[in-house]
Amino acid sequence: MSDIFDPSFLRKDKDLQGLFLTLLKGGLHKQARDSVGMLAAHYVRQRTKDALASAKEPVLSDKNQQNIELLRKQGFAVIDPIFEKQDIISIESFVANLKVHFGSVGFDESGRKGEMHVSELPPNIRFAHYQSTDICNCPAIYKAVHNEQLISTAAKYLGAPPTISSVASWWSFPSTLPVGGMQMFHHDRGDFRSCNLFVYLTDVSEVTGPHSFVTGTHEFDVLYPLAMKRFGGNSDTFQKFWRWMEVHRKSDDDISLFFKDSEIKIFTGPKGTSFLEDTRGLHKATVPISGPRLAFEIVFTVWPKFEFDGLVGLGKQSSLPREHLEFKTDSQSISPLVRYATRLMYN
Ligand SMILES: O=C(O)CCC(=O)C(=O)O
Ligand SMILES: [Fe+2]
Repeated sequence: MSDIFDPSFLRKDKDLQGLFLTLLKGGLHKQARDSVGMLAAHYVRQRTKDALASAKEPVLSDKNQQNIELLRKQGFAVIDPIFEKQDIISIESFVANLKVHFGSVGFDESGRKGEMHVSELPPNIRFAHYQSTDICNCPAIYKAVHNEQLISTAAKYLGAPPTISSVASWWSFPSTLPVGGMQMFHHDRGDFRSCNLFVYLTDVSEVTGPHSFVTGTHEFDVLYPLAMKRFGGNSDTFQKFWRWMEVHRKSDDDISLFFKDSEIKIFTGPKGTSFLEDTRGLHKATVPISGPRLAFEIVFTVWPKFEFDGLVGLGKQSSLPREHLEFKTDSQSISPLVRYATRLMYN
């Protein structure tokens, strides 16, 4: 038990992290959360300024500049495929030997939990994840995590050198279990400011579990004018809307009370389809009807992500030493920005 009479009480990491997480995961409303995000970006920019001073800023391609504009305006941008065809083939054969785990990361699979090869999964499982540590050993994934244009795009969008807080890959399967967790529209509260890369590793159609996003819901300054125009005439509805926005998970019916179908972006496309998204906006994993979907994701945050029970990154493990990887890396020539961004994953 902590000694509340000790001068160090509330001044140690655990309490400061606790306060941070309380503000992030429900203590503040959207406008305030977004403002803290801007302040956090400013703080990180200042804190990293000297160490990254020698870093030559890569020139962003015109396309990536446009992607940043789209992200700002709509909350997402479909980008050129991050992986070459050959990369995808190599990822497929890499993961073919790996185990997946299910029921352990916030998705209730009716109390079931386990780790096994994907072909051996019990019926009716909704999601199965590869271990981050496993997939970070895949050369094509290493390359994507170290993609300097991508990291710089995230940096420009977030307003700070980003931290890659998660590298993940998971299957979603057709299932008759009730819709739950990330299958419902929700907003992520992993950080006050963040941006995700999604890549499909299988062909994704309307019936194989496309990712969906409600345009313009990511940022208070974008959503406010829209809400004002739509509900501003009625202060009760306006208030109701903002209170509803704070609810973590929402049904499709609820979404259609406030948004038009045309505002819901459904991402379909062949394997390799890549998009950036600000998951502070409302999004969901549609339940697949006729076949599974394999997705890959990199999460860029301003603050390195942690949870109430500790640090996250490569699960509960520390980052992978680059020199112990089973393939040759460019570890000598990594730019300071890339080294900073990837530090939770590789050292
Ligand atoms: O699987 C999906 O499409 C949704 C994923 C999601 O909610 C997330 O990564 O934050
Ligand atoms: Fe999410």
